[in-house]
Amino acid sequence: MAAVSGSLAFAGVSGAYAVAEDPESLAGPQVNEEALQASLDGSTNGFESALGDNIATPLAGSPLSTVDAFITQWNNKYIDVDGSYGAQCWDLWEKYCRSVIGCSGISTQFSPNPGYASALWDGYARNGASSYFTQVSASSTPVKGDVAIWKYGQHPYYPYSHVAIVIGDAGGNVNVLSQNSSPSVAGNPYPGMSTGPSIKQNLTKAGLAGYLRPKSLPGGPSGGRPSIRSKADLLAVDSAGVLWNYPATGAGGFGTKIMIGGGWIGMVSGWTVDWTGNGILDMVIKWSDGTIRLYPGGANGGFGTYSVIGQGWTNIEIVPARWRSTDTRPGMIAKLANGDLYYYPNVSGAAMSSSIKIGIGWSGLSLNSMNFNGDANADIIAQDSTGQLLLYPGTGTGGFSAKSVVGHGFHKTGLIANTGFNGSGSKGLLFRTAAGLLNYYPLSAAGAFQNPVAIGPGWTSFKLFNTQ
Ligand SMILES: [Ca+2]
Ligand SMILES: [Ca+2]
Repeated sequence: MAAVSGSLAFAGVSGAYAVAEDPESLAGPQVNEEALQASLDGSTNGFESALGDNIATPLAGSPLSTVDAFITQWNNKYIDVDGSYGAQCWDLWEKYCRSVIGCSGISTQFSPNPGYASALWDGYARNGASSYFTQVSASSTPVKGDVAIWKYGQHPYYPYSHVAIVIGDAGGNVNVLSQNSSPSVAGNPYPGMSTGPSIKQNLTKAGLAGYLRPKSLPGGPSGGRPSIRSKADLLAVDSAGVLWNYPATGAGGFGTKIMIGGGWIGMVSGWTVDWTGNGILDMVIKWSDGTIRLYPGGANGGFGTYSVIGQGWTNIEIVPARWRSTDTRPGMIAKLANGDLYYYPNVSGAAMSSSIKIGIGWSGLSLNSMNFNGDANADIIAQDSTGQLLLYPGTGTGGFSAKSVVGHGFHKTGLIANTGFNGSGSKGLLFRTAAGLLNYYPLSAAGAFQNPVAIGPGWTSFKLFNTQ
């Protein structure tokens, strides 16, 4: 197994010094912060507006409840979130948003019936619900976790519209957890204001406006698709500890952000990778307690219960990568505090196998991995303290061939090796500057930089996945 020293390899490549003395000759991007900033001034690109358009408030705090746990917790109970008008159908909805979806305050102040549950549906395009839910037609089959909404004035049972949480389909009815839609019971704390507590019941589909289907559910299944659909999706934890996915469009942009969940303050380093090997992207997370946790992606959205696949990794930098061409799954490249570099194969799709030492002298380098140069093998790319970007090509057998300097201006704040941002087969680097600007540097198949593109400002406080 060839071992490579980061520092020795640097000194041994004569071209590196020539490049360093003549920045204009660099193959890499010439980062001109002034020009970049100028190009962004006045920009109203979609990404920036996507950051500010949500009227609904994302919630931080504890990890979210599953739908099942929520139903168990609130069945046969009265819920009054806002302390007014007793326990109404809206209170159950709001509680569901806060406990399961991770948002709060989706507005009902939209025409034609502001203040009623039907406005959650009628105002969908403007009330922030589109960040969290997809509208599904009333003729579709509802699934557990959907939110059923009845129209205003359309049905004698719910003349002022209605909202309830779907448990399952029941033919002409829908089985729901529903509040204020059954007879009052003894001990009703809101006599005269509301009737029955949240109960499981079948309600007719007559008068349905449709269903709001969560885009992501903790432990879910819902939505019929994985929560992370592309390696180019940008996952980011905001300063409140809420984890968001900005789904890649495949055409050089991102769609409306989708919440994955709250309670992610303790994440140190997060990676999207198909660790389990089933074709669905998972999350591999280094946590502040030094554990590495695997959150397996669900085929229909959400993530399974995490498992701990490593302990004692506090001072170890991690980069998941399929480092050897014979590996069937990506393993873990690990940089120790002393600069030693190891590779932990992942044979089982769960815990890691015994490590293999693959290098020394990597202190001071910040690592990432991708197939940069377009041969069949994963490579390591590294940022040094001067902002140089270094390519250490992998041989596919666990070693490296000679390194080279491929860029400068990449001072460490966030460098994401990205595939698929500009469509299938595309690759490049997403780079966040110290000022919080996110830029994309496309790469040719052979690893030559193309003209960078500004994606948008405002990323300073985010913890970005797939970077150190
Ligand atoms: Ca997987
Ligand atoms: Ca390669």
